[in-house]
Amino acid sequence: MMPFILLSHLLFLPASSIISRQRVKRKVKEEMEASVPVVDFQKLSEEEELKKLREACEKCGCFRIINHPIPKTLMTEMKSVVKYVHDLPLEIKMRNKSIIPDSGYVPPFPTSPLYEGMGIYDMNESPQALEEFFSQLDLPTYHRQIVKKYGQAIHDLASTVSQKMAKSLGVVGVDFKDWPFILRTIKYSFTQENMGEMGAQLHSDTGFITLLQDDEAVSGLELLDDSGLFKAVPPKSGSFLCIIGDVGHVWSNGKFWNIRHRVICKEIGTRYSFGAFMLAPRDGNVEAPTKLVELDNGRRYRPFNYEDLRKFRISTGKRKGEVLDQYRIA
Ligand SMILES: O=C(O)CCC(=O)C(=O)O
Repeated sequence: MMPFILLSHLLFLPASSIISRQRVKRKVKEEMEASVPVVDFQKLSEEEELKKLREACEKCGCFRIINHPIPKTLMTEMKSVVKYVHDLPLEIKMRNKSIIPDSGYVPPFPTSPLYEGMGIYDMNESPQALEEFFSQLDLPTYHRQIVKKYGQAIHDLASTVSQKMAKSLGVVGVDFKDWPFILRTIKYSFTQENMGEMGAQLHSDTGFITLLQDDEAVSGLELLDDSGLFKAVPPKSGSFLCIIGDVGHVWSNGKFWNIRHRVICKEIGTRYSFGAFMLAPRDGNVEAPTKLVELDNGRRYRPFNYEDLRKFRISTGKRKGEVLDQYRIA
């Protein structure tokens, strides 16, 4: 009876009222979505775009990169490989060992049953790490070629984006290409029973940046904004999402924002996200460059070792950037 009453009620509403209701509905949807700044990679040599990049890093802690050099075909091929490796039997996936904590296979745990991750640590510097990954998973030749090509391409893109971010603060000459990164793939299995459950708990990323090829079809990623509200990240086909991490925050002397984010099950399906997790300088020493410290008239964080940051998070379970409190200079 109820639906009939509502429908008949609607039928007698004046057209203007129906239109305004639709507008309100659209508005609510807009308000729930994060407005993620878009940065055009091709324009990053221009002052204007560099300014936009800096603003995005400082105000939002994330941005989308468009017009980048990674071909759409390679992005699609890599997604197929990611699906393939995650569909392998558990005992094979378990062979993907961690080189640093959590860099290899992370199975679904009772505390995070929807999440599963795999990764290759420092493939750029260590061709052996890549070969081990291939042979551990017994990957077919074609898949190996894709992973190699994609890994190199995303590492190049992540280092160039990092250089541009540094340049936007007036810092040049940092060799981000030398910084270790994890090529990481994540699978979330979302079913009807999981609606509203966490795929990944609220956290900040540990490294300088994460350059993510997030799922175009299955939603779930949310950012925590200044006012304490969670906003959904709308997908953008062919782009990469850049998320600034704890190292990015400290390295920029507190300027770049290490945005907190989470993944939540909102629809049925399998969500895949993967990309480059650019970590910290190779010697592990995390500190703001002298030039920035001089410009800011002071250092905001004591230098520390990246490994200590990772250990703290694993031993305490605190993953929202709390680790940085102990290094903050009052
Ligand atoms: O799956 C996603 O889209 C986000 C992944 C994520 O939050 C992370 O790996 O830090």
